[in-house]
Amino acid sequence: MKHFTIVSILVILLTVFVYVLLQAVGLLPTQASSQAVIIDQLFDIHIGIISFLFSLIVVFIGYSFIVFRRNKLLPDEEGQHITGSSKLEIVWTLVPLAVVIFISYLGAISLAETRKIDPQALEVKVTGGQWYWSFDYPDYGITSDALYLPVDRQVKLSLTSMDVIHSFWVPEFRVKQDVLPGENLVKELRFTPIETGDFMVLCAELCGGAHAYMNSPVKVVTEGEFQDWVDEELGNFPQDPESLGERLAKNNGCFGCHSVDGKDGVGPTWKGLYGSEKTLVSGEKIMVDEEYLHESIVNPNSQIVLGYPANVMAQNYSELFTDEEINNIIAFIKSLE
Ligand code: HEC
Ligand SMILES: [Cu+2]
Repeated sequence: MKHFTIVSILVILLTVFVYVLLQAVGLLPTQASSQAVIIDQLFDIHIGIISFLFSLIVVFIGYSFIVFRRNKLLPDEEGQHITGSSKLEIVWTLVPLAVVIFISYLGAISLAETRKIDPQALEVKVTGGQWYWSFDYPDYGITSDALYLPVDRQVKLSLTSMDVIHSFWVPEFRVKQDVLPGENLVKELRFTPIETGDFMVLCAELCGGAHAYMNSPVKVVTEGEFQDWVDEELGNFPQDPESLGERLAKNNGCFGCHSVDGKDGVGPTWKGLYGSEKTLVSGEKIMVDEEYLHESIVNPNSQIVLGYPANVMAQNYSELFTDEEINNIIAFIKSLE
């Protein structure tokens, strides 16, 4: 009995110590959504349970090592033989069962809480592709490569993929949703940002070569700043073909593979592209003119640049863009000397 009292006290002390230590280390990023607060309560309970189980095992083993080690002063006799204990078995079945049921109850409550629907939610359509995110605001007619969100207002994301499975994840918001290709597999995700600041959407599903770089900025701003951003997006930008082309390229993920500063990427840089001479995989040498650029966008596999992979660029840009839009993109590429 003496041993059990000492061990119990040690287990309690170590549990408190480990728990406080883990809290002090700060395992989780800031809580930037109301869902994060709820989810972190679950994390908190789990960290408590983990601290207790860790202490239970470590203290029993450590105590036995030290106190019950083979000792010359004690007679060298065999210990007591024990074969089963129904009482103990019932206890160690029922207690964990109760704990697991209790945790699933908490889980169900929290899940319902994090999925609460606010009819006033801001709608954003999210498209994931190899390797970019694109955000559409149907209420405003805006497409953006950064996710702008007003603080303290629920956002309802409808997520879809252009190609393979991606996963939308902002660690500070805690919620995560797989993004699937296919029109009838659009997924929904709701959360309410509660803190202004800059965050980052990550792709949490291994989706190919540049998966690790599939990040886009998330900017949580005040309602007023959000309105300013909307106004600017809707009109206050230059309307000449080059600027329009740059916006199209930026908003449709071209910059995920093509740089405009000469750096090599998944695809060739656009800097100095127009008027240059290119060698194709076929061995043919061509001069880059408007016709070539047009063909490279609407029918990329018709002429593959030497040293770069085929079948990487989407094949449906001719459906996605109007002729005028393609001409604007070409005007932008031409301007990059
Ligand atoms: C997933 C990566 C990727 C994306 C996104 C992408 N491209 Fe490409 N692009 C490539 C690769 C790889 C090549 C080289 C192979 C080829 O010629 O098809 C290429 C080639 C090109 C070329 C010919 C370049 C040269 O040096 O001859 C043009 C023009 C072009 N892309 C335009 C675009 C436009 C416009 C967009 C956006 C609407 C876009 N690309 C999006 C990967 C991409
Ligand atoms: Cu991805």
